[in-house]
Amino acid sequence: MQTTDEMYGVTERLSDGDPTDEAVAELRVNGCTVLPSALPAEFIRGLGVALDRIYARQVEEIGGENALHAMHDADIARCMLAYAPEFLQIATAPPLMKLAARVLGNEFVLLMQNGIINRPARENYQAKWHRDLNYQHWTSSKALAINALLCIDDFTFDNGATFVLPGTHHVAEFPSAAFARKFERQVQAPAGSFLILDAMLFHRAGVNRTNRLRRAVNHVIGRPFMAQQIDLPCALAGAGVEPPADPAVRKYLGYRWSPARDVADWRGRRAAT
Ligand SMILES: O=C(O)CCC(=O)C(=O)O
Repeated sequence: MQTTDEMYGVTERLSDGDPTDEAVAELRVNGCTVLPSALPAEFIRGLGVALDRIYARQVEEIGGENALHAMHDADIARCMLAYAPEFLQIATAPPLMKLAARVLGNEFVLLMQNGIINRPARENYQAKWHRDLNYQHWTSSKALAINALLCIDDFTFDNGATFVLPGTHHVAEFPSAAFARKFERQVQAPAGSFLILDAMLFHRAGVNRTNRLRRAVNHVIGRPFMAQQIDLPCALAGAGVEPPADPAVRKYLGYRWSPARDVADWRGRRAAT
């Protein structure tokens, strides 16, 4: 019997069968995929409480939420892993590390980690189309970076799950508004999964039409020639956190890639590797 899997004139193809390979293929072609994190549900619920607590602390640090609204940074908690160790655990979740290595190769760095809160009935700056590598209008033959949104709450059509424009990581410009309306796709994903995007894919938050929060933790992971939004080794030192013992995690957090202070520091680091 004929099946839709048959083909002709095809001598090269992406492999299938392995879930990581499937995710890599979806990312490459469409620019997005959903990946289970394998983190326990109880742990994920705890992240919601921790995110709310850290956001409240950051609001206090800056002297009130109006200051955040003024800089279009309301409902975003930044650099979570410097505030609570569980956020380092999610940034290093094994399925995410495996996928990052498959997409980016052995060398990649955590460029930023943000907690995002999509509240009902509140304007959300993230609901505007954007790339996570902001202001970049060019294409690259290899992925430069991915973003990985760990869903703390289920992402649903009603609560504002992320909209994506598949394939737009392959085109420099933003398409027309009509194109965006025609081809936008809202991606549902269960709590505990990562919504992974090519960081050059245009996307936006949806409108939350429920009466509950939709929360996630976004990670941008990229090739190490790009700069971190916040110097994570410095932020962790400021929070009294020792550098992690695992050299791969140290490298991922940027201990290896931060600019050297001077020539002696650069040569010292080279000698040590
Ligand atoms: O809220 C969302 O679903 C998208 C968040 C987003 O666009 C971002 O963090 O860059």
